Amino acid sequence: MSGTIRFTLDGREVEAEPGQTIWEVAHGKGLVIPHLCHRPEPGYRPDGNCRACMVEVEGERNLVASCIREPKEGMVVTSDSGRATHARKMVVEMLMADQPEPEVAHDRSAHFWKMAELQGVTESRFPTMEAERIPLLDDSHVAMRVNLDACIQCNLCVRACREVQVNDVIGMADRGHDAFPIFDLDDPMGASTCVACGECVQACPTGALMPASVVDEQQVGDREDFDEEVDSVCPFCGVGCQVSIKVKDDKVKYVQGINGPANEGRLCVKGRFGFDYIHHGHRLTKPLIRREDAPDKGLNVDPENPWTHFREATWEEALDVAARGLADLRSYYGGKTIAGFGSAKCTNEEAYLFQKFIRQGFKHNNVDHCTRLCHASSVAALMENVGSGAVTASFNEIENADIAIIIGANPTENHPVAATFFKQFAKRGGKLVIMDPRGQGGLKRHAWQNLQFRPGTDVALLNAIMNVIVEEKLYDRQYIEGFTEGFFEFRDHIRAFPPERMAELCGIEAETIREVAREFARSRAGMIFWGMGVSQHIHGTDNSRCLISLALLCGHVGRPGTGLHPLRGQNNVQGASDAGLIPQVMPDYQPVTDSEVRDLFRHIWRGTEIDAEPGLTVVEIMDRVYRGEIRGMYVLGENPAMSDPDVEHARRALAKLSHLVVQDIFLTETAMYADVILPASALPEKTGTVTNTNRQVQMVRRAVPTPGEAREDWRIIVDLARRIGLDWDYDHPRHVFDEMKMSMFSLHHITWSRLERESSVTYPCKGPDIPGEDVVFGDGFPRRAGRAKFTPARVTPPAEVPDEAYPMILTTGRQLEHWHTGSMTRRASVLDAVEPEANCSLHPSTLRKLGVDAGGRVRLTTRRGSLDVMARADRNVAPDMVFLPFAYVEAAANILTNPALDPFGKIPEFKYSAVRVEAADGDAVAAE
Ligand SMILES: Nc1nc2c(c(=O)[nH]1)N[C@H]1C(S)=C(S)[C@@H](COP(=O)(O)OP(=O)(O)OC[C@H]3O[C@@H](n4cnc5c(=O)[nH]c(N)nc54)[C@H](O)[C@@H]3O)O[C@H]1N2
Ligand SMILES: Nc1nc2c(c(=O)[nH]1)N[C@H]1C(S)=C(S)[C@@H](COP(=O)(O)OP(=O)(O)OC[C@H]3O[C@@H](n4cnc5c(=O)[nH]c(N)nc54)[C@H](O)[C@@H]3O)O[C@H]1N2
Ligand SMILES: [Mo]
Repeated sequence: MSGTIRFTLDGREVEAEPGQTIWEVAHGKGLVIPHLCHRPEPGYRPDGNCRACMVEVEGERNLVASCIREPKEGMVVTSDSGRATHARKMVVEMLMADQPEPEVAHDRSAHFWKMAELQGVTESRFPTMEAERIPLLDDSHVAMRVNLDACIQCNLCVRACREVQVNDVIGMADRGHDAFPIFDLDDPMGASTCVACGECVQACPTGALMPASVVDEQQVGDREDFDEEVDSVCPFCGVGCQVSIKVKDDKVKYVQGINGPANEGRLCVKGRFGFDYIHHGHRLTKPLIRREDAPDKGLNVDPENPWTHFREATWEEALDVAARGLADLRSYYGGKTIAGFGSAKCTNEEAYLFQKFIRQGFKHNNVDHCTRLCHASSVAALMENVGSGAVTASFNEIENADIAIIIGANPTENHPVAATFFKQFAKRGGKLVIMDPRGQGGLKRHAWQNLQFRPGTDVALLNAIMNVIVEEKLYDRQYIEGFTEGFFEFRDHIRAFPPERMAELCGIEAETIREVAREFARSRAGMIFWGMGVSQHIHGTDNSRCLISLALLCGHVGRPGTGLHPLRGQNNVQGASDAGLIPQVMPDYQPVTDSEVRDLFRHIWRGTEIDAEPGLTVVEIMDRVYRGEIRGMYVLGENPAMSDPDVEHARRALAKLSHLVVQDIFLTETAMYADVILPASALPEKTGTVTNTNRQVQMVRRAVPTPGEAREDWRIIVDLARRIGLDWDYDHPRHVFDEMKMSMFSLHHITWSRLERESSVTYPCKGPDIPGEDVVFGDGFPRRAGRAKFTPARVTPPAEVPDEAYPMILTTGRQLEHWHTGSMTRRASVLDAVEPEANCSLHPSTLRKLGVDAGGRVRLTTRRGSLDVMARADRNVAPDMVFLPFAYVEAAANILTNPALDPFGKIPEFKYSAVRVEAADGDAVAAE
């Protein structure tokens, strides 16, 4: 089955690649064969059920559906014969009989109407279906409307749900004319297990499924009723989905996924329906200055009415006060009394400017950002052993893998679009191994192995797996010899971790460990994905070292379908890190301790001396603030008053600052402590670049204006820089990008104009016209002699283990609908409606012991603090654990968390604290 196929299409000799359909060939030649149930976007399997694309094949009696038929050598196909045209028209006419009239269509610009128009069909002579046979409006979901009177049974929503997003919620019920899509067991959409990815809405060709924001009360709407559509990037997670933002009257009307390299048209609930936070009434629209007579600093400001604490100011005044405060501290106490937190929600250019602002303006490196709380330990281990902190392969490479480990990551909630590719991989027969103490509702059923091991015992489990691979000599000797160092010491070390002994620690049977080890080692191509369950421990770096060693042992790096992939979190955490928002390194991870690096930047930054001493990290900075050693801070797009561990401590620290400048889009908990608040722009209001988890540098295009007097972040940073005496003269993000290229080898061959043209370019990239590399290190590593390294890891217990006073384990994390500290998503109407209340999850048996019903309230207490929160019953949580998301200020998880740090990555142990759980009313039955 190779070689092109030649056939005749409408009298022309044409060629098809093997596997191409007649429809695809025609489409490629600019010929439009009508289509309804066929969606040419990637991921959609042609189904051939609607017969709207019929063509004639010479020698065949029946017309054929061109969307599924593959041409044969010498075939003669006619798309424009009278018979074919007539049949196609007839299909449309029959379907039209049951459509609402075009004037009252749910989507006046529906694909269906375009196809009808294309064929000149304006009315139908067929009888309409009796109204009582059609299901009524389903408006049970806040984000979507289901009007099945427009349904043509084309099955696209089913394929969207089952095959593209692999959520398996929609199915077809009944047969023939009475066949209609249903959710689960014919539940209302809003009560079903639908996760609101909206793929079905995007796929529906008639408007039967529509975004709620596009139809009116009468269910009439028009998807093309917008002023402008702008291609940009989703502002939420590190997957970096490309979106088309439809704008009407300067507001986002709705959002569609487009064919970006990471998302291939798909989106999740946040990317599709979570945009209206940018239009929320709480948006900061004017600079604010703390009033002289404001009460003490605390979490006591109402974002609705901040006038008790703040007053409006002009930009001139606010920038002057903000800059003067920092400059005064610098001259009285020295530059080191200032620190900065930059943002992984802002663009690369903004991150670059921010670190430059601190380094050049205050002559030190005390600048960090949320990567410290996130993958700092993974990056530490990757830098140490691989020589690069980024992923070695895109997550989409799973397409070429046979086996994939997902450890300490919950992608169906946190990287939902990546998860769709993982689920498709499993459906194709790929072996998915999940390692997570919490059972994963979304991915579990797709897993070949689901290892629900004891939290904090990753090293024990992984070392046991590697022990099997070493003892049974399943490792890839050739690879180890050619590309690694330290194997022999590692081999000796790993002998001390036999599965039988490790089973006692991690709770997974030795036989299962063996099975996984053998399968992973013997597979042709394996990938490892990991997340916060690995990194957010005091032994997070050791956890990652094990993952790296495991991949190296098996030679699962540098080939298609292999690789190490820490799933990056924030939309631009990869880019912000690359741009130098890290205290130890300059842009592109060039160490501040290296004099050549400092020389390079002295040159680019016109004489600026870079401090040779690595700066302080997030939690260290907060400690110095608490001790009064750091007196001023500039916080851009971060909310440490919610996201830092032991947050009461962080809040007390923030209250002590004599000068705090916060630049955000909302009056966050952190901004409540500010002296000056600068109103910034949200991502859909900016121009710039961001870099996703796949190392894809992508173009962010401004879709809507900033509200009120709010300004783009880069502009504010530049204005402040000038006021503290720096001679900056950037007047567009592209000038910043050009400067970044002077020191960042990673951006070679990636220019602003190329990004404008291509929207996305992966780094590293070998030429101006060559695509970047999805898989790297096939021919060696950016380390000494091109070799990656085995670094042995020992088993370390968590910093705080359960005892009599705190007998259970608290783990914290995320939920699909909410973003971190909630500042954005609790102000997004759909997301807030779906998940409105602070909650935690406990095993039903634990709840029973506590005497608390599901939905009742529990009190969680750790050595740091206590809070009350609603409890859900969830069998996926182990009986001795409680899972608490950190998005809710009224039950802020970080009041409870332990600030103990990993010694290498300096990341806190968000994933493990000892906790006491009681019924909130006080009559608790103590949990064992
Ligand atoms: N909806 C949503 N998506 C997000 C975010 C968000 O706030 N909301 N944030 C983004 C960011 S910045 C990040 S970093 C990513 C994080 O994405 P993930 O890494 O998926 O995040 P978490 O939910 O914090 O934790 C992942 C898993 O670690 C498991 N875990 C807990 N303890 C252990 C352990 O000891 N060992 C192992 N192996 N696993 C353990 C938990 O059970 C959980 O399932 O998500 C990004 N995406
Ligand atoms: N307990 C617990 N704590 C955790 C974690 C955990 O798993 N458990 N995870 C940690 C991790 S992985 C992370 S990444 C951190 C995240 O911690 P943070 O980064 O502090 O959390 P976010 O809520 O994402 O804060 C982003 C801020 O930027 C603002 N913002 C959004 N867009 C823009 C913009 O374009 N410009 C400006 N100027 N501001 C903008 C938002 O309003 C918000 O205030 O939390 C960490 N904390
Ligand atoms: Mo993160």
